[in-house]
Amino acid sequence: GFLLNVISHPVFQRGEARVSFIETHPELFNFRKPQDRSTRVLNYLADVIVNGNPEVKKKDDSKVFRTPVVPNFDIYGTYPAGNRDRLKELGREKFVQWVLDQKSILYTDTTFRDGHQSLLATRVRTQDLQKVAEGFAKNHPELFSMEVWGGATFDVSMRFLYESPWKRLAALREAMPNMLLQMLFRGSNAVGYSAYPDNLIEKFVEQSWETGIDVFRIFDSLNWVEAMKVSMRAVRERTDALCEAAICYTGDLLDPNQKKYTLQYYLDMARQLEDEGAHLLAIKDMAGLLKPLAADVLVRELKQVVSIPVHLHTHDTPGIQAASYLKAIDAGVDIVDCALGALSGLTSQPNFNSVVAMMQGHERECKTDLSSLNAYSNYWEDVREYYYPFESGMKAGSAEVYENEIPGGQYSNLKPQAIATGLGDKFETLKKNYSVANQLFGDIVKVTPSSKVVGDMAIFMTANNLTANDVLTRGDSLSFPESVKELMKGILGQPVGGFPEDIQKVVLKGEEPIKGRPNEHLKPIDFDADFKVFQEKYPQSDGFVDYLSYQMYPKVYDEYYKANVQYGNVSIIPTPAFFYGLKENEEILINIEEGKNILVRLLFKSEPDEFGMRTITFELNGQSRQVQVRDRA
Ligand code: BTN
Ligand code: 3PY
Ligand code: ZN
Repeated sequence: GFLLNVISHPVFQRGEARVSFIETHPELFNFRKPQDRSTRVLNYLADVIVNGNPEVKKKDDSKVFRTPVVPNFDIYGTYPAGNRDRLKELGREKFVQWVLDQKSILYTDTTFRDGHQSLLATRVRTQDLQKVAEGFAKNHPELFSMEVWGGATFDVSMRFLYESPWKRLAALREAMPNMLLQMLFRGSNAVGYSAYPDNLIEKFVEQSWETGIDVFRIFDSLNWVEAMKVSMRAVRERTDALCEAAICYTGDLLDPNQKKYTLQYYLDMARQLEDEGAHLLAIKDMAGLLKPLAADVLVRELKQVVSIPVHLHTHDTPGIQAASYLKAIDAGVDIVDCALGALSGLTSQPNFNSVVAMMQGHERECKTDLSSLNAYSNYWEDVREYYYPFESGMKAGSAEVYENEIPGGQYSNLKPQAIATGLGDKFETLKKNYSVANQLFGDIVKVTPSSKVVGDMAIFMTANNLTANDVLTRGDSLSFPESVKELMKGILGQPVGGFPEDIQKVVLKGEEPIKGRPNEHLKPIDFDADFKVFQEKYPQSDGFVDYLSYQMYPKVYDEYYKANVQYGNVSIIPTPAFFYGLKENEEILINIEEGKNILVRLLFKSEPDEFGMRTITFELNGQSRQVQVRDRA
């Protein structure tokens, strides 16, 4: 096996193998002969049956799942024209004008991205999206767009689901050819947590567009316009997609004590973004802090100072964000973000179905088939059950968010993070410290990745029983989290007014912060050479798209790749089996490739033998098949 692998390796064949060749090419150690798809699927299932899915911490064996019902649609019918057709027909400038001319409110459906990111720790799998994608596109072409990609979905799909984010996007593109597909893009952080070279940002934008993105919502986690320019320009100059630039909303603009995040601050930023060539302006209210009366003022004033459409995004964490939508709609907002009922509310977006009902009889009502939306919500209600281990446990909205300002996407993550770091019973303190940490940093915008740094600092302070004063006076003897050092160093860019000098000094311990854009300090990537190296290391990759995934998340990609080599494409396994395996005699149908299904039944699992190996006996299309798995318990 091994020698054969060596001599058949492309690097060896080209005579380029060096001493480090063996160490740097772990694939040489794959001696097993290539296995067919069904065998690899059985290997995966056998492992989950014996050892469980590592992501499922508490399995409930009494759980019985309902079968989600996909609402009817015309399988053979053509797709009704949607806004993607309109964009293609009119071009970007005229399309934007069309949006402005619409009297009725337009909707973006976030169910496929932010909805599950904010309620189910981003765990929804491609197949559960794909099942309703075609029907939804055929039944709801009136929507402005579908948010389907970006944000945390990119790394979570590889990290925890062993799925390719690019294949997901391509599949949704195919299923929804008439709809605008939208993504969330973290400016100079792309879909990651730190700064990347400018030419990587540009390539990423280009590839995302080629794979299917029509609308790029771009933000910077410190509202630093300078950091948004490269990606905004890339969208404008390298694609035909729409560039939607976001102002992140924080604080309370109606608070008379608000000195930093004032109405004027937002208006100035909006003007700058329009000057930079944004086709659309987003108000990104990631924590749900935009109260109804503030929404009225903000939207009204923005509509005065910019001439591009305004798109409002919020999270319903405090429970009153539908009221903000109504106020914003009355004030002239063009588009609002909603999630289908069953994946809405709490830390997710306001309830799409109910917002549609709220708008009945309003002069800006957008005709939308509510009973159809309800059928889709019912689908998601049943699918949501599959993901029960990833529920946050939050049961009601909370006005506490006005104090801690924790973004929706992070809120549901912070509790498990607290438990994992042994702070489960100090969650109240942790939430308080989140706001103390924010003040220490000078009251910054908190959204990925800056929100993660504030969270890390809050955990650090809680774990070590530190007050703000302790941090500032005893900081010399404290070793701060790496992310906090990076923030103070300027790796995530500059907040308005800079960071307070006292905390910066204490954290950096004499080191100088960088000036200017962090990306400027990064060497541009030599794509030709670097991609070749990647292909040699990962011969079974999907090519350039995977190379981009690797550039964003090298370690995550490496593990994703190994899982794919071992188990093949696990995204085809039905979700309950993927997370919980099979019960004895349970039978599932797996669509292994276009037009080819296999029927898998679990017959029995043996006790471990003297080497700790169990034998799992399946029935595959009626034939008995056995798989050996090590019991790691
Ligand atoms: C957000 O912060 O709004 C987006 C959610 C992304 C959460 C990830 S999960 C691991 C890491 N820890 C955090 O506190 N945030 C990120
Ligand atoms: C993300 O960047 O993932 C977000 O959803 C920020 O709100
Ligand atoms: Zn959001």
